[in-house]
Amino acid sequence: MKRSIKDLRGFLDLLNESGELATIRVEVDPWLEIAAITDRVCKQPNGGKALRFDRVKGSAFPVLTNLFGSRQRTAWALWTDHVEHQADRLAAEIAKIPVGSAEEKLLQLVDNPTWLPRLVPNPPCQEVVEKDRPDVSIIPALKSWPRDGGRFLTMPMVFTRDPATGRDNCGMYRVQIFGPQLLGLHWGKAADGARHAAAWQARKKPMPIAIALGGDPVLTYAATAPLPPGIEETAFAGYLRQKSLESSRCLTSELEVPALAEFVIEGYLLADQTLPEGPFGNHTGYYAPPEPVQVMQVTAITHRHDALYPCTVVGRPPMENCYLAKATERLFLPLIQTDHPEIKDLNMPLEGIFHGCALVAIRKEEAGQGKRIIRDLWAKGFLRGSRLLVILDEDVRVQDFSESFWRTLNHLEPTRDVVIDGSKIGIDATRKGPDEGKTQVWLQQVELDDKTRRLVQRRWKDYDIDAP
Ligand SMILES: Cc1cc2nc3c(=O)[nH]c(=O)nc-3n(C[C@H](O)[C@H](O)[C@H](O)COP(=O)(O)O)c2cc1C
Ligand SMILES: [Mn+2]
Repeated sequence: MKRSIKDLRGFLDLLNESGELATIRVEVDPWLEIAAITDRVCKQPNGGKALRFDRVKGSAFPVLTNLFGSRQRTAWALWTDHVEHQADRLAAEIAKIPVGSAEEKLLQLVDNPTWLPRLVPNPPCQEVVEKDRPDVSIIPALKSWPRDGGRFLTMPMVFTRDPATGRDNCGMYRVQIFGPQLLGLHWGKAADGARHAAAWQARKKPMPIAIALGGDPVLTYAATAPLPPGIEETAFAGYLRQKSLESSRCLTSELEVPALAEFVIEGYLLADQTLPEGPFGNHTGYYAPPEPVQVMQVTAITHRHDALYPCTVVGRPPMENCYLAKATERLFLPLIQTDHPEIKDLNMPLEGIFHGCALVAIRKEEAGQGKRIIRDLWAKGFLRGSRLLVILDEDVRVQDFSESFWRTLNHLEPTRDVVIDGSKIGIDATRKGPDEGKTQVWLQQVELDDKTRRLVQRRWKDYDIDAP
């Protein structure tokens, strides 16, 4: 870790000093142009640089894209040089807890007052206050793709509070801008924000919402992480950085938001109202069709002096969000292993990441284990939504897609090895024993014997093949 990052500005300084930031000084348009530039950069090897657009048409505020768009930058955002180090630490601390499921152990580690945010007075995120006639269009939200239904906030941290427990949630759900004080919230049915909305509605009370942009990027990551509903993202972020975040009280509600955010949009949910949202060029690389979403009425916008607007462009992979997903793959592997010790490794190839496609290496010890793990992974945990699961033996290097594909095709006997459940498919591509039904008789891998290998190695120069 080069040095600690406490907010987006600190993170930008780190990127700049490390040669990971490009600053675009000519004027650019948030309507399609910024997304097109970002898309092109995301397609460069290793994800390209983070981008800072200093002069944005129609706005006083700079736009930042591709901040998390490489393994290195995402690691830095998570307060480490390698995400694996955070994963190893998590694994070690989980291992010290003697009993419980992965979820219970994670709760025990993270749900601790030490990691909860501390309220601070005079927060930077309230340096400028727009309360009389707040207008969201001061924020240079992008329209990314030609058929997008409008402008969207694509990296928002959406804060809501559970009315029963008083616990806060911070989830990343895209937000469409419908008007100066009207926003559409695209939370999925299972998202914690949607659950909170239903709970407030049942109590017939308007739900306060706060949308924060910027702040310590570790919380931006946590807002995307598949945490169980009982775990607060702010506490998880505090745990990852081993230091609690600073928060501030909203001006028009009781909600708390990161004190070091760049922008905060405050408001509440309009009861019984929906508006059509989308289309939206999505992370799959396909448009999400228009659908009704719940609507937020804005009551205040606060921001820092010289605020920066962070956002992401999603589309055909590889894109920035792939690196967030890869961080989750590494960080949540120890948790999956807690519940399923036979799992050795996991690879979610970028092309399929947002369909939950995963290659899973297991230590197979009994007949039927491959299919059983498929059903277990679909039952709970962060792979439950996987549309394609492939289970391989522990000697397969699942990080090597070519090797995994080759092994799968050789081991696969579709009538025996495929599990379909609803709209999901699982493939058990492990070696099958004689007790597992129809077996391929010739499942013997072609390999050299040691003696010949050594002979050729010894004589390699004599063959004179590599000579110029
Ligand atoms: C860039 C980006 C955009 C996302 N957009 C949405 C979205 O519009 N709706 C949604 O339900 N989840 C979306 N997600 C996934 C959620 O952030 C993720 O499921 C998170 O765990 C939700 O938090 P929650 O469990 O507290 O609800 C998005 C993730 C990323 C990285
Ligand atoms: Mn949550």
